[in-house]
Amino acid sequence: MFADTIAAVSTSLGESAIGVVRLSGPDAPEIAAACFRHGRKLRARPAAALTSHRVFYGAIVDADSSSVIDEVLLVRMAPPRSYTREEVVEISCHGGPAAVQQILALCLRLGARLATPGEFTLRAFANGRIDLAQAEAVAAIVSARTSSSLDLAVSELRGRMRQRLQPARDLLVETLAYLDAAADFPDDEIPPFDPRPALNAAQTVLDEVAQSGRAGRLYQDGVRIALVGRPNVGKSSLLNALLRFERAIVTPIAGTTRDVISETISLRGIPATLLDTAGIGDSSDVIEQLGIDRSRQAARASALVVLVLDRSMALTADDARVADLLRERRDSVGNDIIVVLNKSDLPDIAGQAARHLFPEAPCVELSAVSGHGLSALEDALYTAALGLAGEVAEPQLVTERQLNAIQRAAAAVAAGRAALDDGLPLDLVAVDVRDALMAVGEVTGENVSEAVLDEIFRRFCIGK
Ligand SMILES: Nc1nc2c(ncn2[C@@H]2O[C@H](COP(=O)(O)OP(=O)(O)OP(=O)(O)O)[C@@H](O)[C@H]2O)c(=O)[nH]1
Ligand SMILES: [Mg+2]
Repeated sequence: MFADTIAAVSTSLGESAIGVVRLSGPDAPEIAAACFRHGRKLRARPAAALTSHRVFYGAIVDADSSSVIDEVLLVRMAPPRSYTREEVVEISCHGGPAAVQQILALCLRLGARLATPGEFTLRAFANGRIDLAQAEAVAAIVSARTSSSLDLAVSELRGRMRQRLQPARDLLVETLAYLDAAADFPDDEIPPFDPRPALNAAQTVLDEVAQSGRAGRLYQDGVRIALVGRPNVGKSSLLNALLRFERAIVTPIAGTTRDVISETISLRGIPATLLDTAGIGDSSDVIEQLGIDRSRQAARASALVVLVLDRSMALTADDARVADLLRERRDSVGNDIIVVLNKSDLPDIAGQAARHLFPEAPCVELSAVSGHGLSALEDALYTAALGLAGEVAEPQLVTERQLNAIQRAAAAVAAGRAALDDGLPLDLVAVDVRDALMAVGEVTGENVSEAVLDEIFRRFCIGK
């Protein structure tokens, strides 16, 4: 338990319907009682009268100036039934930045200390209410961008990661116990144990979790998709069609889009950032040229590129230039191009020639104007996005740090297996197994070092 009481605004700053100031620590009820006045008559109440888990209506009053700051609802949550397992008080006020900030300032004057980022969650972890994977899931919930990301984050809160890693951990502990015993007491009777099947099974579990983790990252980080093509093929029209609102300006004039426009959609739950780019052509216009440079950058920085072509007229030299550019990129980054033959509402002129540009890439005919074929493109984008993570049945929510630890654990187990196969002494095999266990522990919170903890909690927002 911590000796001091922390306070922070737990809702995002800016205008909103309500704002919440949260206090956690031994003095939370006293601090609240000192500034809370109950009911319409605004009577002071001793801290003891603030019964746990009940909502009190009243106002926050600055006793020095006896001015009312805001009308509020106050809830006290006595331990252990609180977020941090400490005394917690939440004050819900009107969401304007002024009221929230004034209430926070008053709490600080009355003895609370401003919480550092993630400190509430750190306390929940330190007081044993949640494990490390759950603490990180809280950070993910706070920043979840689509409802599927949120679903994943919530199931993580229930400790799914720990559950999935448990079999690997048990196998590794068992193996290590055997290896240590065999090394330390060579003359004693050690029950027969074959570490090979145990390590194989642990490896399978770790590989599966890592694989699901890569898919899970997709739901959190999302995927960047650039719409690229020569001027006037309908890139901006396609962006608008995918967004289902008129975000970008569309005109029959070539060179309408001068800059990169980005918007995020939910691609069956995967956050997808679409980048509409300036048409790539042979332009002498300075602004257009700058826009084209940005288009190239956008294509390079995107995991997926949609090459937009106009099916209703013959391919041009500019189309060929764009295709060359994408080939270059594909050779350095990987193969993830989707060809769109736009304007399918008009007669087909270029369809056949266009398919030859990237014969192996998925090709979708559609009309950005009528919307015909749009869902086929969404299917293709979704499949390609999933393909970036490899084949998986079930995405698993992980942070970059967790994924890295799981991959290190898998690599250490692989090294241990190789050492066994090479007939190396068992104490060398044990080193690898111990490394693997340490890495697994970094995810579930066992053996976790101070530095790792700091890193995790530093990334939280204040008040969470
Ligand atoms: N018939 C038809 N016209 C389309 C379709 N998609 C776009 N257009 C028209 O093509 C013209 C160019 O569309 P934009 O979306 O501005 O093209 P763009 O690729 O963004 O062009 P730049 O920004 O100049 O590179 C506009 O007149 C659109 O209305 C389509 O599917 N069918
Ligand atoms: Mg455009």
